[in-house]
Amino acid sequence: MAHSQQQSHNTVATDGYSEDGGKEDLVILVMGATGAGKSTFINTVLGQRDRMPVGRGLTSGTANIDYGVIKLSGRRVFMVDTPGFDDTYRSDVEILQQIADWLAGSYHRGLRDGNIIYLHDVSQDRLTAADRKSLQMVKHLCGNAAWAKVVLGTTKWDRFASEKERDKALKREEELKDKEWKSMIANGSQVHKFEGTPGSALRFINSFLHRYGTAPATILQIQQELAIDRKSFLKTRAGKFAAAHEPKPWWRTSCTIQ
Ligand SMILES: Nc1nc2c(ncn2[C@@H]2O[C@H](COP(=O)(O)OP(=O)(O)O)[C@@H](O)[C@H]2O)c(=O)[nH]1
Ligand SMILES: [Mg+2]
Repeated sequence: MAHSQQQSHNTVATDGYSEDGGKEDLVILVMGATGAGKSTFINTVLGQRDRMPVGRGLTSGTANIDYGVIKLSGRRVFMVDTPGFDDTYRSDVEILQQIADWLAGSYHRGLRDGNIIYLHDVSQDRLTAADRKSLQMVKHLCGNAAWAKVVLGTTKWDRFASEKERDKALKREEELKDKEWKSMIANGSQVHKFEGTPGSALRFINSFLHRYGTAPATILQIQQELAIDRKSFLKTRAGKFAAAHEPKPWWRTSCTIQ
């Protein structure tokens, strides 16, 4: 952690955070499975089509953490693109550690108001095990007190050519709200649809901007643990969860031949 914080002081690497933040600045981590549309969402907010690399097929276009800044209602909003947890080459622990390092580094440089947008591709038929796990991860990053700092979003609504298809997707969204997202919504998370338009993307951001004024009432659990309690990443709730759910590498799983 110390390593990447230091690095962020001197470089403008995409992995590090290198600008000084102020009380009025907002950080929004955009999270969700690979292919959910995180990079596309950020590009739409920034109004720059190719700012973040967009993935093709099942491969992720986002390997490292990168961010773009937009000014809204007089406040700087740092849109942070994150790799999906279900990466082929890196473990969830590695990815989460990268996100945690970035958040701790930016916190120490004055960017305190951390928020999360969690995106889900509504054209996908059902939730995968990886979806459920990454949602748990978000819950552990956020903690119990900061639910209003998470906006849950569904993407790819523009994919539905017919009313019938859209109705099916609406039903899936209702199911999500009724089951997997229920406790988060009950505790203050809002839900929005990303329809591929700048207006629909800005609705997400506005729900943060209008929530607290300029003083965040709470910080994310992971910010508290890393930056204030000075815990090492693996001692945080999210770090412990990710490490406990890490699948064993194949060479460590014992195999019995019958
Ligand atoms: N139709 C449609 N396609 C989208 C949308 N968002 C993302 N995509 C496509 O989904 C794929 C993955 O998008 P990307 O932004 O890289 O997802 P990420 O892995 O979550 O960053 C790309 O082919 C995008 O063009 C959307 O809202 N509508
Ligand atoms: Mg991406």
